[in-house]
Amino acid sequence: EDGYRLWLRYDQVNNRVLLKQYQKTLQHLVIEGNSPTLQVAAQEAMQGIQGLLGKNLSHSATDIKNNTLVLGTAASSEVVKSLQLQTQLQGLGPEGYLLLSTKHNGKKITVVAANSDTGVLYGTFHLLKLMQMGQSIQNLNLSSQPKTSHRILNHWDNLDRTVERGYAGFSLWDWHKLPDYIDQRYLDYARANASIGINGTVLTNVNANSLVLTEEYLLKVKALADAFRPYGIKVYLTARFSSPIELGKLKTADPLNAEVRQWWKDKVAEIYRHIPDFGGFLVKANSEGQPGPQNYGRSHADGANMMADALAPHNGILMWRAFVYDNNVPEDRAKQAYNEFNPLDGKFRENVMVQVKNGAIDFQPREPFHPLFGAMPKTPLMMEFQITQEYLGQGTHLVYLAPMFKEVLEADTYAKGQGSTVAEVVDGSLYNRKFSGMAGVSNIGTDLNWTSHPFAQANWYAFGRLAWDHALTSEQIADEWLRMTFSPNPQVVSTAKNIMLGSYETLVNYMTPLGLHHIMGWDHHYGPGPWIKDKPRADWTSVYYHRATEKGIGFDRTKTGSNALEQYAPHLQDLYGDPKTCPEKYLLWFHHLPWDYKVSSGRTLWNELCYRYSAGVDSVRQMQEQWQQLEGKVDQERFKQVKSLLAIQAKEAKWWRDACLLYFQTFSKRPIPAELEKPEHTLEYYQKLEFKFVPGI
Ligand code: BDP
Repeated sequence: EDGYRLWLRYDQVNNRVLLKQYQKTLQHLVIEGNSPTLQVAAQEAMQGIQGLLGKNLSHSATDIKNNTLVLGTAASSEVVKSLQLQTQLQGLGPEGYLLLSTKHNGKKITVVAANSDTGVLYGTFHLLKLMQMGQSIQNLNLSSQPKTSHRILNHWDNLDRTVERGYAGFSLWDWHKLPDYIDQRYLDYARANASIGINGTVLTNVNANSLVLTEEYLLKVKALADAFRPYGIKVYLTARFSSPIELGKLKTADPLNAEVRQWWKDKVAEIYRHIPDFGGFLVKANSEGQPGPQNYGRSHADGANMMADALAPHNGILMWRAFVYDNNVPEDRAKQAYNEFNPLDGKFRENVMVQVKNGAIDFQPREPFHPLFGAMPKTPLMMEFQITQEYLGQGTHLVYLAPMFKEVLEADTYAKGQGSTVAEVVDGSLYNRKFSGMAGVSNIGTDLNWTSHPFAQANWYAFGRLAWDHALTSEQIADEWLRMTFSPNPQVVSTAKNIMLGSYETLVNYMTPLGLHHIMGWDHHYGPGPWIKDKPRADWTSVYYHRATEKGIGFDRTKTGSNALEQYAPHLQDLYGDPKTCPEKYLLWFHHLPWDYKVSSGRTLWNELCYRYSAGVDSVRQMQEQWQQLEGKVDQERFKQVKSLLAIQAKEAKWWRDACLLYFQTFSKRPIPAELEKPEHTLEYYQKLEFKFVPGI
């Protein structure tokens, strides 16, 4: 067992009663219409049913017998049309679907109906999922449709196949062999994404290379777009702002310059000649050294609108990232994106979405939601989550990210009074936006199991599921994923679910408890580095963020400090502004507090830090014990793999705890409570550890 099949294993159903029910209900397949997408749906149904039920379906274009599965749209299928489903389908939008047990001319049938072929494909995956999960498929009457319109993976893949912050091998895109050679893996990738409703992929790194916009590469991109199209997946590219200079030999990339504007129009038209349904561009500009409109004294809106104007005639969209910080190190980097973007609300073209990271700093293990959510009512804001675990244990730590994604999505911005959640900003419902979206920085690579850690597959899965429906609970998603990926065995599901659901809080405890952030190792971002200082920029150091002194620790973001808090709604300013009411998970994010400050447990802040770090380590040990109980209940290959990785995680949790406590102790000058385990080495030992060849930089 190598994990390659992800959650689409389709092993035969064990439960005999259910197997009988399924076999009886699904005996024939009728699919009218032969678009590439419907062919993919039919193929999936056949393959899935063959695996799950151990039998082949008889397949016909029209002949309805008892126990037939019908897949189609009202446009392509006479049967679907005759069922008078218009009213039900109407509310489901272009990608929604309906699963129905019904009758046609007296014959019992199961129908997957939708308004588009892609909707039919999504519904087919849903039907198969019901069986993978051991649910009844009799008396079906259910529907589903996505809450966000753009559900997009962001690959930080370079053209030389290295992946920035990628920990699962090299890039899937084999540019050298493209366009002539289509790796089966491209299709398996597209299929996996379609199964969770992902409908777009940005192929290239946000730190962009303009080479991908040359004719030679566009032909390769076209080959990928052609491969993905049947699965409902559109291709997007990152566009380097200075491309008119690099490729067009112009003297400037000024977005208000007529020649520059024309260059982008021509380039975009060229792309659409090759790829008529090209999705659009994602742009990182004036951030971490990337070129952008500010180089010419123009605003982010000027830059974004220029590209949006080029894309608009072709129905393309422009995703402009709000992850910006310029060369002047600010007093508080957390404020910068808001300061630059909030005044631009209402100034972007209709086909622009501003893509905002979940928090204001940078994908830290825990951050409060980004204050831009709720602060730009006239602009569609896309959520950007990081699925790849750059700051969360990379390829080796088991951390299930759905609880983190949910924590942010469910946060209340109070932008239009209580109940104005981040999720409603992102899905467009709070301000009635036409476009809405979620982007996830991909954790996929050439590793046999796609994501390196077997449980990291769950984060890809959870991202897709939440982009489709952010109301799903972390538990539901873990349950689905485990049943399909490991086993429906109740002990496996409940034990592994326990491990998954506690893993996020566990990781935060051993890395950055109580609102600490950005205290990781220099550059590679692996392991602890709270002592990092004296680097080219203060906001690339750890001391800038934790601000530990002999008096106390934490970043004062209240009125007495940077006042980043004023970027939030008044209610949150009050709540977070007082350390007594500030949720403790954000305490040191917003406050600088004395070491003897009493937290809610009754402990001093120092002792609480010691307890939290230790609790994190203890929890990883519990995760190990729980996993051990599953020996013999899951396949031996993945059992061993996860076991070895958990051993690394346990070692590294201790490393984080010991290094951070020893370092902070040089300020607090207080003992680690006697009942807690003592650090194994000296601070100097941890400070001297070097990592020369970590992946992903
Ligand atoms: C940071 C990563 C860096 C990315 C940057 C971004 O360390 O590699 O380029 O985010 O999002 O977290 O642009």
